[in-house]
Amino acid sequence: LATASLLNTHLRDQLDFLKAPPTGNKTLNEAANYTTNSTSFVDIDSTNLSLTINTAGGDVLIIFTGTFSHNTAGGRVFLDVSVDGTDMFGDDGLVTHGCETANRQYAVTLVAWKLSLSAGSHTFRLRWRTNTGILTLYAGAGTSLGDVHPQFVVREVS
Ligand SMILES: [Ca+2]
Repeated sequence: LATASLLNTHLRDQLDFLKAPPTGNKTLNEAANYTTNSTSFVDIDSTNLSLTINTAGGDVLIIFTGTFSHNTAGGRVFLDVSVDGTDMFGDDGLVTHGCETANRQYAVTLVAWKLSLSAGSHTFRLRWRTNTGILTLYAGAGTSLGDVHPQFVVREVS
């Protein structure tokens, strides 16, 4: 017999999950842009670029788009993502971009998979480093031609 309880568990709850999977989402609109001169990976913002979701267990899609510049020609951005405090990629991270001309803006979009994550609470943080000089991430802080709003999203997808 298909009881209400069984239908709720095996039909409704599954559809509800598919409709609204665990998702974290932050769009930055800060008072100041972010800068770093760190040559080892550090959190960009351990509050605003930190997303915690309670997963059912499975794969998580991670997306970030932001605009950067560097005050030194030859300066680079390196990006990584930590999950529960451990960098996913290590070495030079997932993606890098070099700034051939000082202070020229460039956009970076990061798309990453965290596979086979256990069920439970997990925290994702965007991390960065550079190789020399000062790296900037524009954060909606009113900079002329740089008042852009980085977005960081995580969503369980299976
Ligand atoms: Ca703003």
